[in-house]
Amino acid sequence: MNQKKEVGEKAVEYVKDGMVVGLGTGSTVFFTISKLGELVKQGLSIKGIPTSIQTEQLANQLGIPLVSFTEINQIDIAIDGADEVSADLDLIKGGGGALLREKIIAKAAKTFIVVADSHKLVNKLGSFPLPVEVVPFGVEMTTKYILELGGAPKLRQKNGSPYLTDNGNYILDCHIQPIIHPEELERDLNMIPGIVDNGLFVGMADYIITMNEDKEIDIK
Ligand code: ABF
Repeated sequence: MNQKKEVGEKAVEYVKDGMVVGLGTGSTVFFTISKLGELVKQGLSIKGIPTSIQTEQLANQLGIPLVSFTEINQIDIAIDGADEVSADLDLIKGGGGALLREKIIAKAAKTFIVVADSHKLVNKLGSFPLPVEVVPFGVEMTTKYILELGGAPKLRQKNGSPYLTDNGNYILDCHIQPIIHPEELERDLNMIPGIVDNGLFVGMADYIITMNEDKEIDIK
């Protein structure tokens, strides 16, 4: 059984005709978007707003009509994956590098649904290194300030060069384990000049669609 497919496709049940849908990024929400593409072909009328260039390309291939924030000012529902989900339903996101657009879209959505296989469930966040999006200018100083906060930042690389986000920024993957006070950490990190945003999504998820030990769909 493919857990990502099961939970990803389950989320489609929350999407109704006429909705503006935030389309997440990653290998779980891929199944949500693919299913939505099938339903659009069968007549479902939705408009998608993508969290990354990768998702924009996927939606275009599938024929899902897209909108941007110049045309709308609210999103009915956003569906996205996560790298970790805590017992309090807080999240670490950004393993795929799209955390900034993901957070803007999740915040603008009336309902934010997370699709996550059971391996993503943890008691406390922090085993997965926290992605932090930073502007390239002064990254050395930004790194130093994160070290002072107790994190161990590592500049994400791709093909021997710094990884660039869709927004032209860098990602620092920060080992901060365990994260006891995610709300404080999210705020403290975002006070550092040079940090654009970080992958902590605290109190944002309305529903988590996952699987239990018996491999049944579990909605939290
Ligand atoms: C996105 O997809 C990211 O925030 C996260 O990094 C990733 C989730 O992983 P997966 O590819 O397993 O769905 O939502």
